[in-house]
Amino acid sequence: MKSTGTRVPSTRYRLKNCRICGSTRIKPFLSLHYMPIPNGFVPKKDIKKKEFHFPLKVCVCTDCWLVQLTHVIPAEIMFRNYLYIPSTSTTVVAHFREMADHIIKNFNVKRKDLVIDIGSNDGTLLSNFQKKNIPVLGVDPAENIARQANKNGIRTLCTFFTEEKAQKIAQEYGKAKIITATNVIAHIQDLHDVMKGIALLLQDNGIFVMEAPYLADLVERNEFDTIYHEHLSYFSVHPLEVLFHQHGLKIIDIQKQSIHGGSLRVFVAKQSADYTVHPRVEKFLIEEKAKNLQNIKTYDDFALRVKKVKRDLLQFLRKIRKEGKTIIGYGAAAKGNVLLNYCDISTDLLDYIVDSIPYKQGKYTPGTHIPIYPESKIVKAMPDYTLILAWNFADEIIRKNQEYVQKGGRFIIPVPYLKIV
Ligand code: JHZ
Repeated sequence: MKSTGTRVPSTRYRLKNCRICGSTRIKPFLSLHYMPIPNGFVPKKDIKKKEFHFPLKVCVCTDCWLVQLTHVIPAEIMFRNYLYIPSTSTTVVAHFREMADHIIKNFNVKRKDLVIDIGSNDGTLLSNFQKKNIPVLGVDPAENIARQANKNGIRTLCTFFTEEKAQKIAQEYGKAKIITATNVIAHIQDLHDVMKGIALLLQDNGIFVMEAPYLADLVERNEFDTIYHEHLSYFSVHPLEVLFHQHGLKIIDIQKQSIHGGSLRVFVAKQSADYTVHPRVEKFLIEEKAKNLQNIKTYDDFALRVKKVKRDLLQFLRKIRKEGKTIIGYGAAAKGNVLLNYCDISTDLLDYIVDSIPYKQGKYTPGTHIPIYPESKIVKAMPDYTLILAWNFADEIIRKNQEYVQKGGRFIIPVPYLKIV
C-alpha cells in the first residue's frame, strides 16, 4: 500500500542563490513532484506512519551553468543513518581498487603519506591504501556505517566534513597528501566551506580526487532518476572550474569513468603547486560547449524525454500485468525509489524487489511501500519479468542471474530507453 505522506511546504528549504557563483539567475526545468527521501526505507513497524514528502525539482544557473536542486533538505535528515553501502557490488569494489592503484602510482604516494577520504562510507576505497601500509583516515557522518568501518579496522571519524573539522584534523593527524571524495561532493550544500577545508588540509603538493556522476551523461542518457534530494549538484567541468578557482585550486586532469551511469574523476591541486594541466581539461570544456550544456534548451528537451521514459515504462508494465505476468524489481537503489515514486509504481505493478544489502531486506521502499527480499528469491520464485532499478549495475546483475535467464526470465531496463533483455 502506498503512503499518503505529509507534504513539506514548497517554500521551506528553497534555494535562493546558485551554490557555486551565488547568482540568482536560476531556471527550473524539471519537476519530479513530491516524494520521500530516496534512502528512507521503511521498517515494517512504521508502515502506517506518514512519511514526509519533499519537493524534487531541478534548475540550472544561467551564469556558471551548475545544475542543482531547487530545494535543499537538511543533511541531518538524510545522512545520519544511511543505507547506501558500496562494498556489496563487485563492480564498485573493483572500481575503487583501480582508483587507489592509479592514485598511488601516478602521485607517488608513500608509506609516510596520509590519505583522507571524505564520505568514506564503510572504508572500501581506503582499505586499498591501508593494504599497502599507507595511513588512512575516513570521515563520514553516518553513525551506523562509520561504526562498521572502525570495526573493519578503517580509522573513521563520524562527522560531517567542514572547514572547522578540517582544521582539527590537520592539527591532530597532519596534512594529507591525498584527499578523495567519491559521490559525496554533490551531496554537500556549502561547497565553499568544504573547499576551504580541503585547501587547508592538503599538503602543498597534495592532490584532491573527486568523483561524481557527469551531467553530460545524465542528460544524454535520460538518467533522470539520479536526480534526488541527496544530490544537490549535477556537475560538469565548467562550474567545477569556477568553484576550484575561488579556493586557490586548479583542475590538473580529468578521466571519464563508466561507473554510476557515467562519472567524472577530477584531479585537483593547489594553483601554486608544480603540476602541469593536462590538455584533456580544455578538451572537456570545449566538448561541453559543443554538447550545448550551456544552453537552456538542452535541459528543456531533457525534461520532455523524461516524460516519455515514464509513459513508455508504465504502458509496458500495465500491458504485461494485464496479460497476467508476474513482475518484480531488482536493486532497491535510491534512484529506483525516484523512478517508482515519479511513475507511481507500487505493488499494483511490482510484487516485490530483491536486493543484496541486508539492511534493506525486510524493509519497504519509501513512498511506494514495496517489500524488499534477498536476491536468492528470484530463482526460487521465477517471476516472468524483472525491472532492473539499479540499471547502473545491469551487466553485473544479469551476469549473476544466468539461471533465471536460462529458465526464461526476462529483464526490463528502464533508461535511457525501455529495453527488454
Ligand atoms: P546504487 C547511491 O545511489 C547513493 P543508489 C549515493 N547517493 C550516490 O551518490 C550514488 O549511489 C552514486 C543493489 N544491488 O549503488 C544494491 C543488488 O541487489 O546504484 C543497492 O541497493 N545486487 C551515494 O542507491 C542497489 O542495488 C547487485 O548485484 O542509486 C544499487 O544501488 C548489485 C550490483 C546491486 O546506488
